[in-house]
Order: sequence, then C-alpha cells, then structure tokens
Amino acid sequence: MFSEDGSGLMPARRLLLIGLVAGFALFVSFAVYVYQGELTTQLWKPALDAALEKVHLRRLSNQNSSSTSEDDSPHPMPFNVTDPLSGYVNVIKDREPLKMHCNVCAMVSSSGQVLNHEAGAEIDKAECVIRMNDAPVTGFEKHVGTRTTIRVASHTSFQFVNKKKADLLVKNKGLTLVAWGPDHSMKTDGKGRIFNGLSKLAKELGDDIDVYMLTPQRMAYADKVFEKETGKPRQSSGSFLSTGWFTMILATEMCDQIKVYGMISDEYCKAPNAKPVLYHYYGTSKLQECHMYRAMEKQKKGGHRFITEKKVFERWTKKHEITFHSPTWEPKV
Ligand SMILES: *[C@@H]1O[C@H](CO)[C@@H](O)[C@H](O)[C@H]1NC(C)=O
Ligand SMILES: CC(=O)N[C@H]1CO[C@H](CO)[C@@H](O)[C@@H]1O
Repeated sequence: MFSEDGSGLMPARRLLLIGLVAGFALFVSFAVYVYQGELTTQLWKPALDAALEKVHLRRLSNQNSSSTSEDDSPHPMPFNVTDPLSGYVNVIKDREPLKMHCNVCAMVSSSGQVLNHEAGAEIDKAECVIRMNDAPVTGFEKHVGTRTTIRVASHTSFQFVNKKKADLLVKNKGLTLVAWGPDHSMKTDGKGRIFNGLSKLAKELGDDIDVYMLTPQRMAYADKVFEKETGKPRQSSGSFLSTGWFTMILATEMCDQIKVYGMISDEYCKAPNAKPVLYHYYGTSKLQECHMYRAMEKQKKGGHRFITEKKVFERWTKKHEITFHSPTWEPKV
C-alpha cells in the first residue's frame, strides 16, 4: 500500500503515477509470462512428442494383445544385444565377421507355393533377397526373381550348393553365403568336413563371394530359441532345426522389414481342401508339402518341425515387421 507520505504530489498526478506504475508492472509480468510460456513449450514439446510417439508405437505393436510381461520380451531372444550379428564368422581367417543391414528383405522360401504366384519382379525390388540351400533362380525367374544377396545353406545341402556353384554362386558377384551345421562338421582344425569344403570354396571364389559360418555358440543359441519358443528342448524332443529357422533368425537381425514369399501358416495343412503343392519348387521330387510337413511333425527322431516353426514365426510378427506373400495371409497374433 502507498502510505500517506507527504511526497508533495497533487492527488490527480499521484493517481496518474500509480496508474503508470501499475500498468508497467502488469505489462512486465505479462511479457514474462508469455516469454516463459514460449520457453516452456520449446523445452517440453519435443519430449512430449516423443512420449506420444512411444505410446502410439506401443499401441501399434501390441495392437490386440493384453500385454503380459512375457509379450514384452524380444522374440526371438537376442543372441547379443549390443552386437546382434556376432557369431557369423568368415571361414577365411582374419577376414571380418558378417556385417550387413537391409531396409527391406525378401526371404524366398523353397516351397512349391511360389509356383502359384508370379512374384519375381516384386521380389527383385527388395534391397536384399535371401534364398535357402540350393534353391535356384534359373528357370524360375517369374516366380522367385533373379537377384540373390544372401544364401543360407545347411551342412546337408552344402554338397548340392557346391555342385551347382556355377549357377548358384559364381553368377552372383558380391553374394554372401552363410552356412550352418553341427559343431563336428564345422571344426576348424582340419577335421570339420563342411568347414573344409567351405574354406576351399571361399578360396576358390576369391573376392566374388563371402563365406560365413555359424559359431558353436550361435548353434547352441538356435537350440535355445527353439526351447524358449516351444517349451521343448530341441534335441531330446527329437527335432532338427530347418534352414528356415536359421534364416528367419538372421533376417530379424539384419532386416528392418522382412517380406516372406511362399511360406504358409501352421494352419494351412489342416484344411481338408488345402491345395497340394510341391515340397520344393525345384528338383525332380514329387513330394508334397503338406505330406512332408505332417510326417515330419510326427517323426520321433530327427524330424523337422516345419509346422511348429511356422507358428513361432507368426508370433515374431509382433516384434518384427514380417509379412507373408505368395500366398498372402495375415498373422493371427
Ligand atoms: C556381445 O558383443 C560384444 C561386442 O562384440 C562383446 O564385447 C560382448 O562380450 C558380447 N556379449 C556377449 C554376452 O556375448
Ligand atoms: C485389448 C483388445 O483390444 N482386446 C481385444 C482383442 O480381440 C478380441 C477378439 O477379437 C477382443 O475380445 C478383445 O477385447
């Protein structure tokens, strides 16, 4: 309050002065308010946006699933969080381990399903094209495309890949070959039959292709993923992992987006009117896909659990951008 001090001012001028001071004070506080508001917005807006984005992303990724803590763990469980691609080593000593990243990967299954579609041109548009074992391109371009960036091969298919190397490897300069096999076949001391073949091949093809193999830790990890996803220990449950298993894991580690071609869902073979297709789109065998899958699923020892694996892949769509084409189907997870 202003005191009745004898400042000597006339009442009217005094009133004016009070008005001026009050007005100025009001102006200053308003200005400060606006400035701070501006500042606050500038400081908080990015954080706010980021938080909203996160909520949105989480909603998208969880779309319709009550998120238990189990659902929040990554699938497949990572091999190495800080170095996801570790464990793929070059078969030539002193060469760098595998380093690769692709925005879009086309993963082309070896199933006869691909022959019912003409996705070749679409497959060729993907930044990276992944194929398995000795699945060829020549003669099937319309269905499977022409390019190959990575070929993942099993120890059992290596002899066929090697035999057809002119067509499968030499034509594809810059190709990456990734081979998997049990530890005894990959021993690097001269006693590993597949390792010996791989290193001979790598030396022969020089800089044209890079040849990698899975370390024993990687192999053990693939078993562990199987056990974690199915609740069954891989070996004692009589299961053999498929090349598709190793390939899908690699794809989740190096591709932002995975477009899978020619892979059916685990439900497909249950339908009585399922269209019969070949187990492999190439080769002379007339074996049918669903016959093979059903028989393998039941086999007590050394059976590939193709159907179980597909159910697991479907689940991984919750954590990775994986879509299924030729035939197209929507994951039900
Ligand atoms: C993961 O990879 C990094 C870098 O290569 C390495 O230092 C670390 O020991 C690895 N972690 C595990 C658990 O293997
Ligand atoms: C969280 C959520 O949206 N859950 C829904 C998922 O879908 C089922 C059936 O389609 C609904 O019953 C749930 O409410």
